[in-house]
Amino acid sequence: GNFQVSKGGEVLKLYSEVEANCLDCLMRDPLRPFVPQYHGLVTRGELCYIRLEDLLSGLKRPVIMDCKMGVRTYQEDELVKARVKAPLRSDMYQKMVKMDPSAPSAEEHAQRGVTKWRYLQWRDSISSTSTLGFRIEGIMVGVKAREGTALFMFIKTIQNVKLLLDFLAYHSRLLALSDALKNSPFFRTHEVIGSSLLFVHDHSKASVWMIDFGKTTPLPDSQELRHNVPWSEGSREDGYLIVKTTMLQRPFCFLIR
Ligand code: 4IP
Ligand code: MN
Repeated sequence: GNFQVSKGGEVLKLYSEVEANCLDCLMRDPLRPFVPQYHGLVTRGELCYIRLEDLLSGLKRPVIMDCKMGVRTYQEDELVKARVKAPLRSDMYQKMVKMDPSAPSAEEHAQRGVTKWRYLQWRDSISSTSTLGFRIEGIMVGVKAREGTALFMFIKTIQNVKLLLDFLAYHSRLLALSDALKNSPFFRTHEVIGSSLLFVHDHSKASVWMIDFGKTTPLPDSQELRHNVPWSEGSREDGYLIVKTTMLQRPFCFLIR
């Protein structure tokens, strides 16, 4: 959809002005080591693309987890629009009905449509987003050897050792990220919506990356966000760091929900 594979360890992502501005800024920020390197723009045919480092380049059988961060995935604009002149989305209504036929109100059923805000807000409320400040959007695991074989048992043992090492690698990377976020002018001055942490590991390494800045926007004037307080309309708080607070107070609560 939005991506094109390019050669030389790069991917091309469909141009978005909002995202390009963020990447420009991030290349001069303490967060630079935690985002895919940005190599500017390129045109292919009619379309303009953002040139990004391919985070999976050179990985044989990567295991990938995409965690969408924050307590909401819609911008405040979307809520304002939904109140005034709300364009109805029938595709979003369909997705909603498919997951839970009782989710739309009688009015929404009659219109066979919902506003984008309504859909995104509903997705946030039925997932861990609103309560825990993140949700797992997707997990991709490479195929393994056949179960029961000696090779399989051997691989299992190695995998458990590897699992521990990956965990430690992720852990230290997250500590470093947490530090960088504290010192980042970008993070202080941006509302980060719909952005993910991408966890990637294969046999050689485990790492975490910040990706997707299509709905990450600068705050007006010298306004700054705390990122670790609940959102109320107008505050623009995104709850990006809420997960950290939650985990410290109620470790592993995400396993229950
Ligand atoms: C998608 O819903 C995701 O929320 C997208 O967010 C969002 O794109 C889509 O809105 C929406 O349809 P599902 O994942 O439940 O299918 P993301 O791109 O972060 O995955 P944006 O970025 O626009 O909010 P539309 O308007 O692009 O369809
Ligand atoms: Mn998007």
